Amino acid sequence: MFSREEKSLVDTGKIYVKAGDGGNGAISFRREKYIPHGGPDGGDGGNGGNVFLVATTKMNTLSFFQRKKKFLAENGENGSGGKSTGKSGKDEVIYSPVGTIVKDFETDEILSDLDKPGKVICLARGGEGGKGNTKFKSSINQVPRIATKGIEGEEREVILQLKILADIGLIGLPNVGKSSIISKISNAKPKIANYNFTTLKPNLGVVNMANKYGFIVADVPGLIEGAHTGIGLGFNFLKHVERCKAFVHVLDISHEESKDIISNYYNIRKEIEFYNPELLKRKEIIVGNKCDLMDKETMEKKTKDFTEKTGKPILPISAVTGFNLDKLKEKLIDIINENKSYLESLKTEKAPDFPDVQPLTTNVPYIGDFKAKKIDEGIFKVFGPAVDHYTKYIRTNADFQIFLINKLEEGNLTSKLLEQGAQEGDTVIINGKEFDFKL
Ligand SMILES: Nc1nc2c(ncn2[C@@H]2O[C@H](COP(=O)(O)OP(=O)(O)OP(=O)(O)O)[C@@H](O)[C@H]2O)c(=O)[nH]1
Ligand SMILES: [Mg+2]
Repeated sequence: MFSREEKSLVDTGKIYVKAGDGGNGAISFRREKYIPHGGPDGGDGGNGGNVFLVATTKMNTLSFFQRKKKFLAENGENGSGGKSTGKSGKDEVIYSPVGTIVKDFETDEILSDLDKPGKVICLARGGEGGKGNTKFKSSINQVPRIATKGIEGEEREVILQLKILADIGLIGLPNVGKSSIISKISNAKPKIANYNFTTLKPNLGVVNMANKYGFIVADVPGLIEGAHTGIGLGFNFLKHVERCKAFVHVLDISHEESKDIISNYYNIRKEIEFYNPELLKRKEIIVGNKCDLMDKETMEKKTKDFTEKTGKPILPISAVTGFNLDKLKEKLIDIINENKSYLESLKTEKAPDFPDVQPLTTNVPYIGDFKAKKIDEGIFKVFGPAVDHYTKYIRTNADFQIFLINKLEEGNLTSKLLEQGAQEGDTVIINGKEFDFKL
């Protein structure tokens, strides 16, 4: 399970899927000139379609599943005369972004991790088509007036989860204006206040761009010196920016002297190094925030001092007035585009590798798998899996009860009733209908 603070970083969807039912087997007899009683020629029903889920690189989020939540595969067609088999139902193919975790809603079991493009999982198997009466012809029954019904397709509710990975992470000391910046450049609406640790869990925001790709920025709780020893909040949240393409390191240059701004910068870098030294190699954009609180000269002096001492550029901005935020956005877009072309080159959409799925069948119970029981004076009930099975799956255009009794007789119906003390003339209830017991 995901902990509370991680929940907001996971895109989820819940869908209902139902595979197609098998078509029914047909009851039909050949009709030809001069042949009065042609043999049985009822064909089998077609199999129901399956529901597949395929990993694609063409989707980035699960927002599609906000709009469409129900996916049904086609039912198989019924069989017909002339031994003609019904057409199988068409499969339903659903696409989901690479990286989607698929879980069964009821059991919470992970069904699949769609970690590669083209990976396919069958979410629901179609039911097998019923058998036509042709299949029931035997030496003792030349005119079978029975067929079987198709099996129902599987259905289930499925949870889809996609971990959202931020492209850009905003880091820095508490109260420097990280949340203010994300609220200006993205659609995020975080809490902003003038005290440390206003942000208690990471915020994600989408930066919309003129072209079709947006990108995601994350604002993590402020880091402080000694964060790696457990002081403050931000350290554990660094895992959310571990996969970022770049960091925006936010410094408050209004309240501090140049030397303190520089030491603040290195202190945060040190904490990041403690977390994972690899992260120091990531691209970074350093911004000096709250420039509206100083005159131009002070701003220029502080940024110049910073660059002279560190050898790194710093972009003066103001989250409040919006000064240079467009420039910041442009720099971020450049980073995203550099990465995009690289990522695009990796994105070779693979043709889905559909598995060969056998249709769902039902186990035919042993014909003796039923019981007779005295339920009152002179009244007996016959019940069990064999009774249920034949009641559910046999179709006939003759008398079904007669078929059922004859069938159960193969499983010793009469002797089971006699064992329970049934006598001629007693009432026997099978499948909700009453009969007189005759010997
Ligand atoms: N004058 C001025 N104030 C700013 C600017 N940016 C942020 N602030 C103020 O600074 C305070 C802190 O801003 P936040 O955006 O909450 O800072 P934060 O870095 O997210 O803080 P934490 O979540 O505690 O780490 C708020 O009172 C903001 O209004 C700015 O450019 N100019
Ligand atoms: Mg904040």
